Amino acid sequence: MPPVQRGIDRIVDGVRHPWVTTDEILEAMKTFEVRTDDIWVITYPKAGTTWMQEIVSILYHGCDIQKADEISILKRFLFLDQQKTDVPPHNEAMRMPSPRLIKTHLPPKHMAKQLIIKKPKIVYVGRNPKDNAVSLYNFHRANTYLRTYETWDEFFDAFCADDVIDGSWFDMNIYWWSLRNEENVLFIKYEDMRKDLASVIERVSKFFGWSIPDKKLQDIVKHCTFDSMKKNPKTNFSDCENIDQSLSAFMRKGEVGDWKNYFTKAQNAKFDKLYADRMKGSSLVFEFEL
Ligand code: PPS
Repeated sequence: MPPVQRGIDRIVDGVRHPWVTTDEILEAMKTFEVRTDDIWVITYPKAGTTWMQEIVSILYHGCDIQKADEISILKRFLFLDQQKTDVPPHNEAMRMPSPRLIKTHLPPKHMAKQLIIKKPKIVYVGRNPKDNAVSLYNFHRANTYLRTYETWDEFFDAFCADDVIDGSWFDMNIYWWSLRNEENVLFIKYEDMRKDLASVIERVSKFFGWSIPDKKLQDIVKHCTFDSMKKNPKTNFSDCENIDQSLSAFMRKGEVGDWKNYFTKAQNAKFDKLYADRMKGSSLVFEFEL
């Protein structure tokens, strides 16, 4: 096999971005027209975006699972960070009928400026940073748009230094936690989805003011399990040309606690100290095992 052509990332205003998140995209966020009826799913990468997108799109289609799954998850939401931009304004986004479904991992510093003023409905998903880091490390192996890391150790150091794509896990999660009581923001934890998916689906539905017909809830839960989404070609990214799943599956493990297979004792001690330090003053708490 010829060597994979890997993308080169770069630092913009102190945040590392992959080459696909171009300067034009970041520039366009200053004037990107947010609509009040937009539906946004915002996450730090690998925190459970696809899982939440599947739930939101099923609820959006009146709990019609088949209707939601007519097209790939890759096409159901506009991925703001990678869309093909001409110069701003974003033509693709402008052409989309309302309500638009939008996903993004952009950090607070580079987020669409109008988001705070227009206040569309936003579901934010946060995941404990140890599992989040392990998932992102493995995604770098599979995603040919991203650079590779020689070793987990190299990635771990970069993650601790906020020097990975989309910037600091801490900045992103603390920022969105600080907005959790805004009427238009729903903050969901990946670990809660693992513990009780049905309750999370009900919370999301209530947040949007939608309802779930009798008996549908269990169908949606079943459809959104890890095993079911891994098998489903509409959600497992098998149609994503830049992801080589022979290197690492997109639906990789879907667990809480896999970090224990990666973190050395020393890394764990270093991270616990960093975590205690950086989370000081925030009431945000994550679970690292279930
Ligand atoms: S991306 O590329 O940022 O959009 O990736 P994202 O979807 O945020 O995160 C991928 C991780 O989420 C896991 N996942 C799930 N876990 C449990 N149940 C379900 N249904 C599910 N769907 C996706 C996926 O396996 C990735 O986590 P890891 O730990 O790598 O397995």
